[in-house]
This record gives sequence, C-alpha cells and structure tokens, in this order.
Amino acid sequence: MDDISRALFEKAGTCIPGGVNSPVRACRTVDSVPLFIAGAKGSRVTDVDGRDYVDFVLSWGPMILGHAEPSVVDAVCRAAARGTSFGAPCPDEVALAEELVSALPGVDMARMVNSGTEAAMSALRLARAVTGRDRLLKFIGCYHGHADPFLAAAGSGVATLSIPGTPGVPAAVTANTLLAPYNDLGAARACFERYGETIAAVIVEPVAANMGLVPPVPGFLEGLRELASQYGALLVFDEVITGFRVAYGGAQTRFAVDPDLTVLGKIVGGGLPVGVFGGKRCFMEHVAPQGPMYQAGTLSGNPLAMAAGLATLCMLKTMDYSALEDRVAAFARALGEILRAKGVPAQTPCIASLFGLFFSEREVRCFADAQLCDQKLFTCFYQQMRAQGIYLAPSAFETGMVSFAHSDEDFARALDAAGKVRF
Ligand code: KE4
Repeated sequence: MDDISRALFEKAGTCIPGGVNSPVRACRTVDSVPLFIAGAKGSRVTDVDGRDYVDFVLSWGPMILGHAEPSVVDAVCRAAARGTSFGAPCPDEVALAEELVSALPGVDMARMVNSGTEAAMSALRLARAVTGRDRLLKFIGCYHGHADPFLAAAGSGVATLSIPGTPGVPAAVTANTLLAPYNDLGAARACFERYGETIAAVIVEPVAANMGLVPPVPGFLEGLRELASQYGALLVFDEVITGFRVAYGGAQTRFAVDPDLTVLGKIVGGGLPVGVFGGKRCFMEHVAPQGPMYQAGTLSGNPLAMAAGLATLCMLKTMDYSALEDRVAAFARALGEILRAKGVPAQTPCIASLFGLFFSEREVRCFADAQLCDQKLFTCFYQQMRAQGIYLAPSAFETGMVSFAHSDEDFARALDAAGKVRF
C-alpha cells in the first residue's frame, strides 16, 4: 500500500537524522511509516504510491487556502522569473509589512525572518533588550519553536522554575524560563508576584494548538494583559498558528487583547519559509539598524516568500471565515458523536478552522489534562483513518486544520471513515 514511501523512508534514514527534516513527520508516536508526498491540490494530498488523502494537516497550518492555489502559484512563478533572491530590499517586503500592520491591531512595525522559531527567538531578545530584564514566562504545553529558552521542562518542586527540556540546552539558559500551566491565571500571577520585576516577557499561544487544541478560558488572555502591564513585562502573542486563521486579524482581534509583540509564521508565507516578529512602534524601534538590538537574515524578506504571503493574504481578505467556522464546528460535533457512540471517550474542541481530538472523558484545559488522554486510542484512530484516505496530524498533541478548499464531500468522507474505525 505504501511500498514506495517505505523504501524512500529507509533511504532517507541513511542520510537524514530519523529520515525526516522535522521530528513529528516521522510518525513515531503513532507507530506508522511517514507518507512521502508527491503532490497536493486543494484539500487533497497524493503520496508517492499514488494514493489520495483528504488533508487535515495542511503543512501544519500554512495552506489555509488549500494546496497549489492558482493565484499563489502564479505569484511565486512570476516572482521567480524576476530572480529568487537579492539580499536587498524588494517592493513586496514593504507591501507585506503594510498588510500585517493594517490587519493586526498590535503591530505597528514588522520584521521578516525565515521561520516561527526565528521570530519567537527574536521577539524574546527584543523584549529583553527593551526591558533590560532576563526572565521569560511561558506556559507548559505551548510551543514557540526550538530556540533554547523555550525548550524548558517543568523543574522539580517549585512549579515555576524549569530545567532544559532537551540535551544541548544549557541549564543557565532555561534557568531564566518560568513555567505555568496554560489557562491558570493564578499560577501566572504567582510567577509575577515572585519574579515580576525580572520578567521581560510573557509569551503565550492565544489559542494553544501544540498540546492538542486548547482554547483560552474566558479572562485568561485579558488577565495576562493586565499582569504584563502591571509589572512592566511585554505580552507576546505567538500567532504562528492563530494568525490569519482564527480571524483575518488573528487572535488579538478575535479576543480583543492587545499584545506588545506578535510572532507570526505559516500562513503569512503562503507555504514558503516566512516568520515575522512585529509589535508596537516604541518596541520595534529598538531593532537594528534603527535601534541597538541585533537581528539579521540572508533570506529574510525573500521575494518568492513575500509574493506567496501577499497572494495568500490578498485572497484571504475576501474569504468568509464565519461560514468556514460553522462548517468545521458541525464536523467536529459530528465526529465527537460518532466516536462516543462507539463507547470511546472523545472531546472534539474547535475554534475557527481548527479542531482537536482528545480521547478523554473530560474537557482538556491544560497540558496535564492532555497527557491523561488515551494515546493508544489515538494511534488506533490515526492508523485506521489513514488507511481510509484521511490524513491527520501524526500526534495527539497536534491540531486538525481545515482549509477554504475543503468540501462537504471531504467532511462526509472523514466522518464515514471515522464511523468505520474499530477500537
Ligand atoms: P517553525 O520554526 O516550525 O516555523 O515555527 C515554530 C512554531 C512557533 N509557534 C507555534 C505556535 C508553532 O506551532 C510552531 C510550529 N508548529 C509545529 C507544529 N505544531 C510545526 C511542525 C514541526 O515542528 O514540524
């Protein structure tokens, strides 16, 4: 069934660590061989063995218009014909920055980089430069890319102090990283009461999507805004997933909470490598060469990536987010009903075009809750859905993504497949 993928994966394993260029793609937690993708169009991907799948991964978020959207492909091809990289300013960098400023209330200026990791790393450096402070508060289960300060695990005893979450990260680096459970405003407040004058930034996924899908409880984001202001820390919204997905103006518009800095990626590059950090002018003016905080990148503002991002946002501005949200909500509700009717505990939270799946009796509000979910049931579900042509994220700690290209037939096919899963 996936002979060519298996052969390619074996070959890849001889020259690429784990056979993949990003760990989650290896499908290890769902005990599967990764599918090698030959191509994609709209809501569908086709693997190298010629099998077609309804895609609910969408390259982990960027492909909100669907794959190979003609206007995006055309913009990239036209840009490529003019040259692929200049290492000098190009008009589309200005156009994309202006569109971000226009769309996002918390962004007066933006700096292009090449990944969400680079954007989050730079935003943290900026917060530290602006405040002269070293500490960072992040939330357990939120992911902000793989820069050292964010790869912290909960330390022993004192809930807030952390230790390196992976070899290669110095303890001295994560010693400045404070941790609190997501949706726990009391724990965040306790961090500020104890360390407030030394905290440069509090960074948060305004809708958590890297522990499965966990929306903010009412008041959580507003409370972080108040705490950051009260203690002189910067509030950083990591909108790499939520930006232009939970609303055209991102979570900061949807929840009407104004971050000091915003981190973006995925959709703003239209599938090409782009990250962005942006924010209030008074902060962004610290960034070199306007200010002293150094940050740089050879391919930052790459003309092809700018063209893809601009074409994507230009089309998104015309799309009906509310109609898509209603369709995704109906799908998530039906999926939960089908699974519970089989006698398995299932929670299917959703917001905008994101949906989650937890095999759990109770609502998941933080990473500790997510860890209690049944991973074996998820693996069973993942494997049988993939065998029926439904391509889900190969991890219980990821989130389902839907595009404007997904049809009612795609949803029906996924629900029909779910109805046939045997646990
Ligand atoms: P990148 O460096 O992967 O472009 O972005 C890092 C990042 C930052 N912030 C959030 C909220 C993110 O979700 C991510 C990356 N997301 C993961 C999956 N949820 C990317 C997939 C992967 O690591 O292969």
